[in-house]
Amino acid sequence: MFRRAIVRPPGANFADGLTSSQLGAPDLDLAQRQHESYCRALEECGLELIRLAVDLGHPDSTFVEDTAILTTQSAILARPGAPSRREEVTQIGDAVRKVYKVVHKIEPPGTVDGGDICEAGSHFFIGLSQRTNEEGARQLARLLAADGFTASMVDIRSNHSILHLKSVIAYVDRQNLVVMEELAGREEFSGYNLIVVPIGESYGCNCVLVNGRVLVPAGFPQLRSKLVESGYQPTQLDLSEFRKMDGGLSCLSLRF
Ligand code: CIR
Repeated sequence: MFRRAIVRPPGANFADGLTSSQLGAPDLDLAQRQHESYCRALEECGLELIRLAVDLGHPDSTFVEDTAILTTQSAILARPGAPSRREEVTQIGDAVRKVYKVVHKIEPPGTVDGGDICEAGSHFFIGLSQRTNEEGARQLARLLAADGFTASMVDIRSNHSILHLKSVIAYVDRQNLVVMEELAGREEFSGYNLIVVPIGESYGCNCVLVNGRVLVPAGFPQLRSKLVESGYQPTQLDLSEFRKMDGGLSCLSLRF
């Protein structure tokens, strides 16, 4: 059960952030409206929002999920793999310390992006990616183990089109794992009920379960049908402008 979430709207220089999508420049006005709809959807799931002010110093700072890992036991401040995003953690740290007594952090030379960390009950999948390195993953696994959680690594470095692990998997409770077709055969995921997302709909993999409701990007009908078949009632959200900046649905909030 989540009670709260940290969010931060996109700022005027949102288009200056990192991206490899080649989908064109985002429309700021539309991005702000999509962000507001996203916030409303979280509130409808019962979450109280901690709304941080726009941070013009960091164009990617709307993607708050990359800056921390929040568990039931403690907060772990990330150390983003992209140097341009590292300082985002300072401000998130201030917000996180107001709500968590125990706050750890990933130390150099470790790097971890929150988008690579997929919580699945008491287990955490840690993606080794373009952003999260082995040292960061080891530090995180140790911190999680001290809190009684297990962790395993999922190496996605050979696929350069995948930014973060959670770009391609989502845990939606009841041992159900939404997974991009290309990764469905990985032995790391044996033992889970896989909801396989067909090629062409993989952006939809980045969905989140919030207090019984699955929020899913709009425009992925096959995934939507599979979620319905699995007993979920997906709420679809238009995220076209965030996709242009390589951002997914989960990365727009830190839920705890
Ligand atoms: C970046 O490249 O860091 C941002 N433009 C997008 C980050 C998206 N984060 C995520 O999917 N967890």
